[in-house]
Amino acid sequence: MSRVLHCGRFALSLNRPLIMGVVNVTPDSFSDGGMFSGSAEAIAHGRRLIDEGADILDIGGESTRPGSAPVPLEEERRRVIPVIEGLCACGVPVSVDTRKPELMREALAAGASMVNDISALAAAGALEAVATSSAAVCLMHMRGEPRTMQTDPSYEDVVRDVQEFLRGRVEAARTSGIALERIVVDPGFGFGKTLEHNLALLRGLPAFVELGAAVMAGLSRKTMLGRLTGREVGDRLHASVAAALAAVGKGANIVRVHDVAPTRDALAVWQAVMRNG
Ligand code: HH2
Repeated sequence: MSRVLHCGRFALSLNRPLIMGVVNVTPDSFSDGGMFSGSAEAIAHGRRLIDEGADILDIGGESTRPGSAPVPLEEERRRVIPVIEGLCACGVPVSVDTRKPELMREALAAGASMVNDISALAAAGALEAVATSSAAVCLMHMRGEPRTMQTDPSYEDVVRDVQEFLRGRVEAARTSGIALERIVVDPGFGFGKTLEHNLALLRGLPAFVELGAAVMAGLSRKTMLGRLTGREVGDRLHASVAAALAAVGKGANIVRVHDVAPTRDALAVWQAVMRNG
């Protein structure tokens, strides 16, 4: 079966796993804060990630690491819009990582082809902002708010609870006019989850495939990998690549990563093996 993700003027084949490269235009992101916080550095970084094999770029102007504070619209706009304008003609879809409907609209007008929303289009006007465009959207699950989400998160059954939440958000998106071929779901690793929750979600990823939308996994450099390996955030490359492969093995269509080149190599080997399997 040939499946496609419609992303503005792009149609991305889901016959192989896709790589979303992260461009954080922030002073405080958990793994690369301050490294690309100027527009020129962020654009150069985005171009490098495309050269390394990124299929999509995700531009973010607000860190949502555990404990982080919200960023005002003005500041988020100042950070991301010039970078979207600088990258949108580079040949791959550009995604904007934001929770703010106004910024979604501005980013789409500036050339973005996808909205990545960690609050799954919960804000008033967010569904409409995407529905009135031809952009793709990533609906992610988060329990609570970044500032407090890691304070004793609990679920009855984490896979079922997150699946039901995402099922409801997919329905809401479809009802507002966003076709399933434009929708990506993401269980939101590390967003209001313990290590055990994250591992259960990774093992249970096929439950999200069942929803019929493309599935994204963002595990790159996250705390859960630090817990599993004892490594600090700057030393989690190998664990991140292993996690990306594990996610693809469980059905993820898109992996959101900071380290594109090593992920690309690992996926090339993976695909060669699976094609003949
Ligand atoms: N993780 C982060 C940010 N956005 N979006 C989706 N769909 N899935 C994720 O897992 C996800 C996300 C956190 O990573 P990062 O952007 O590197 O860090 P920060 O939030 O500190 O900028």
